Amino acid sequence: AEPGVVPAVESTADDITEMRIRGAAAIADAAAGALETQAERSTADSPAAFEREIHAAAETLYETRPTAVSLPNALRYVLRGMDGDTVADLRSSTIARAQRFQRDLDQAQDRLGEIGANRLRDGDTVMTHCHSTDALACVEAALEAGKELAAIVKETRPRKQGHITARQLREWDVPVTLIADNAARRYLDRADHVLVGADSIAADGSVINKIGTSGLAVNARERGVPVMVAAQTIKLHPDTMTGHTVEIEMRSERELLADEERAAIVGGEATDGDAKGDATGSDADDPAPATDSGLTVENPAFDVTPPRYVDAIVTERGQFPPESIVTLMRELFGEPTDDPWED
Ligand code: RUB
Repeated sequence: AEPGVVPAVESTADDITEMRIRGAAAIADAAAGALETQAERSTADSPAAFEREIHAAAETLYETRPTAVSLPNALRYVLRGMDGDTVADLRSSTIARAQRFQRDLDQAQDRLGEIGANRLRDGDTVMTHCHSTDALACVEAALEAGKELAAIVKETRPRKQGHITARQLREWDVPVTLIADNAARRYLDRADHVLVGADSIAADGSVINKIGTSGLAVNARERGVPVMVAAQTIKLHPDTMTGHTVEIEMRSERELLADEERAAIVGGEATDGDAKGDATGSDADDPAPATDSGLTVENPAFDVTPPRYVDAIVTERGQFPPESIVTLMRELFGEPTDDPWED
């Protein structure tokens, strides 16, 4: 734990890392809320100490997951609003700024939903991947406008976020067909739209979203089904304007393969063969997967969909063909600057 960082910030960071809080918008909202809590509870006795602590809190939050740019965008936004010569002023300006961020985030999602709903006609079927609150906002607004929709919901292995999407859609009384990811191409015949969210949008219009999005988009193009990406401008990745690439998070092999399953593939009992200097022989819960078994498991959480497979990026500022998103990025972010918690 960093000195001065309040426990509530550490626990929010842990919730994000462990995916109890997940999805790019929810992560940004939680991060802003955590900075607000840091400002409220800080016991710093000087403005410099207060700022050091806020920067340390931002760094703790920043280091949780690497792909959703809404996280650093949220941190930057809140820190830019921290202003004053006394601890009291710094505290109140940070709190106000964090609250404003959270309000704007909600409003942007509502506005995006209204814009995205225009693409959905009465009687349409959408195919979804993962769970995106921005994508669902489009469905919600279309329902509120009196349109009837149906959904084909991809399970989204390995963590099955499709179940969260299915639950939300059923709450809204939308008929849901849940399918295995592998069935997506077969069911595209029945879909009028592929509707997904994004964790980051790059300057060239590439969409970084849950692993499997790019394959879905390629199949959708082949089947003539338009691909619609719902992404608030907080998902635009400013560093990509200067050629920076977006880091794709790699998650634990245990999301794919339990210890017994690994043992069944490579032989041996659970992780026995790799126990180091353990004479007891009872190490069934040895946390370290075998490294010299010849079996490597890779589990990327996200992939990159090239702009040519995306028909529209829907934001709260309007809808854009992916190739023109860079204009909006320049307008919103200007020249990229260094992060305040990195010095
Ligand atoms: C979530 C995911 C979502 C985006 C957009 O991945 O890929 O499509 O984050 O979500 P994970 P939202 O479950 O690994 O966090 O529109 O809610 O921001």
